[in-house]
Amino acid sequence: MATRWTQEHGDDNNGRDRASGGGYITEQPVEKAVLAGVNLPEAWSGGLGGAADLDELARLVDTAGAEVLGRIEQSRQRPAPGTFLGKGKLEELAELVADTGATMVVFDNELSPAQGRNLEKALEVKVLDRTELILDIFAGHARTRQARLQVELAQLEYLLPRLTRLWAHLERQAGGIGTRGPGETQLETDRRLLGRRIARIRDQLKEIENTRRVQTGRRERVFTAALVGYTNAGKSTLMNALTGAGILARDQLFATLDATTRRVEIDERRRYLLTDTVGFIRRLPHHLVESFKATLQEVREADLLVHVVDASSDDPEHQIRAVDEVLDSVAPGERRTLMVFNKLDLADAEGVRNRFARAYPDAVFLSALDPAGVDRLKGALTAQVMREETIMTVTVPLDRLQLLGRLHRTGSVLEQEYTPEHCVATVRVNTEERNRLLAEPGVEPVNPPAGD
Ligand SMILES: Nc1nc2c(ncn2[C@@H]2O[C@H](COP(=O)(O)OP(=O)(O)OP(=O)(O)O)[C@@H](O)[C@H]2O)c(=O)[nH]1
Ligand SMILES: [Mg+2]
Repeated sequence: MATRWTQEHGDDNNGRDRASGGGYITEQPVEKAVLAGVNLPEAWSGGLGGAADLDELARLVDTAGAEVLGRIEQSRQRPAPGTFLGKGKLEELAELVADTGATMVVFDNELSPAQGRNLEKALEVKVLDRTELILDIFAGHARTRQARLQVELAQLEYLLPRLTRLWAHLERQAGGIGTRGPGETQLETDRRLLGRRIARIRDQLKEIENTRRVQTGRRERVFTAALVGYTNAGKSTLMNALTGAGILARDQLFATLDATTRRVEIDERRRYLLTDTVGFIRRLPHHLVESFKATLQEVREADLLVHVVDASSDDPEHQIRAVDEVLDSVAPGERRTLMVFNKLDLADAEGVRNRFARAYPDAVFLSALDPAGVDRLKGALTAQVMREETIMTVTVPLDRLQLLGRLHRTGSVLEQEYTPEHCVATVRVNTEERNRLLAEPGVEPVNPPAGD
C-alpha cells in the first residue's frame, strides 16, 4: 500500500521531469484497479447517460499510473440508488476485487457521495469515479500556476460534499490515486476553511485573468487560430510541427493542459497566432470545464477553431460530437471551424476520406508525421487568414502618408487619389492592418463595403 507520488501537490520545481519519466509513481507496488461501468440510456440525467467505455477508462487509469486487472459492466435503466450497481453485480465485483487483489475500483460513471461511501463499505477498497480520476490526472499534469489553481478549484468543489469519504481514504492509506491534491493539506481543516480556500483561489484566478487581459489588450489585433479536439488527437504534435513550439506531446490522455500561443509568419505582411489548448473528452467533468474557463478563453476568442480529430480512433464521429458538446458550453454560438483529420498513417486513409469529405468539404486529411501533410495544413491555415482580407477605401491626412508605407511595399495600395487635405487610398488589408489603420487619428473609412 506504500504507493507514493514523487511530489506533493503545489510543488512545481520539477514538473517537467515528472512528465518525462512516464508516470508519477516511483515506488512499487503500483495501484491495481478493477474497472466498473454501467450502461445507461443515452438520455439519462444531464448528459451522464450512455454506454460505458471501459477501453477509454482503462487508458485514463493507465495515464494515472495504475494497472488494470479486471472489468465488469452492467446495463440498467437507471443506477441502483444506493450502490449504482445492482446487488448481484456488486457481489460479482467484490469477488473480482478479492480474486485479483485489486487496491481500488474505478467507475466509468459519476457517483454521488453516498454511493461512493456505500460502495467503499461493501467492497473494502478505495472507490473512484471517472470524474475523480480525470481530476487526478489533471492535478498531475498541471504545469503553470494558473492550471494548478484551476485544477485545485475543481478538485475542492468536487470533494467538498465528499469530505467524510475522503478522510476515510486517508486514514486507510496515505497517498495513491485520488487522494493526491488538496485533500492532504486540508486534512485537519473543516468545510469553512475549505470554502475560504476556494474563495482565495477564485480571487487569484481572477487576478491572473486580469493580467492576461491587460497584456492581450496591449497586443495588436492579430488573426488567432486555436487547436481544439479530443485528448490525444495530436494537437500538440501539429502545433510543434507548424511552429516548432516544443510542447509536450505524448501518448497519454491530457498531456497538455496549458494554452500555449505562438506566432506563425506567412510573409512579411501576414502573420497569425496559433494556440494549443487542453484536450476534451466525452463527459468532461463540469467542475473542470467551469474552472478552466480562463484557459478556454483562448478558444472563445479565437477567429478560427482548428478541430483536430484522431481519424484512427475507434469512433471518430463520437469524438467529434463530444468535442462539439464541450465547445457548445465553452464557446456558444457560431464558430468558424477547420476540420483536420489526423493520424491517417494509422488509419484506412481512403476510408476516412470517403467517410468525412462530404460532411466537411474543406477538411484537411493528414498525418502529423508526414511533412507534406503538415505543409498542406499550413496552406489551409494561410488560406483562412487570407480570407480575412478586405478591400477598403480610407482617407489619410497628407502629413501622415507614411502610414501607407508598408502597404505600398507589398503592393497592397490598389488606388490613390489626392484632394487638397487628404489622400484617398483603396487598400487590401487583413484584419490586423485594417484595425491598426482605422485606429490612427485622422484616418477615416469611405463607404465601407456592405456587410463588413
Ligand atoms: N502515428 C501517429 N501518431 C501521432 C500523430 N499525431 C500525433 N501522434 C501521436 O499521438 C500521441 C498524442 O499526441 P499529442 O500531440 O500529445 O496529442 P494532443 O491532442 O495534444 O493530446 P492532449 O494534450 O493529451 O489532449 C503522441 O504520442 C503523438 O506522437 C500522427 O499523425 N500519426
Ligand atoms: Mg496536447
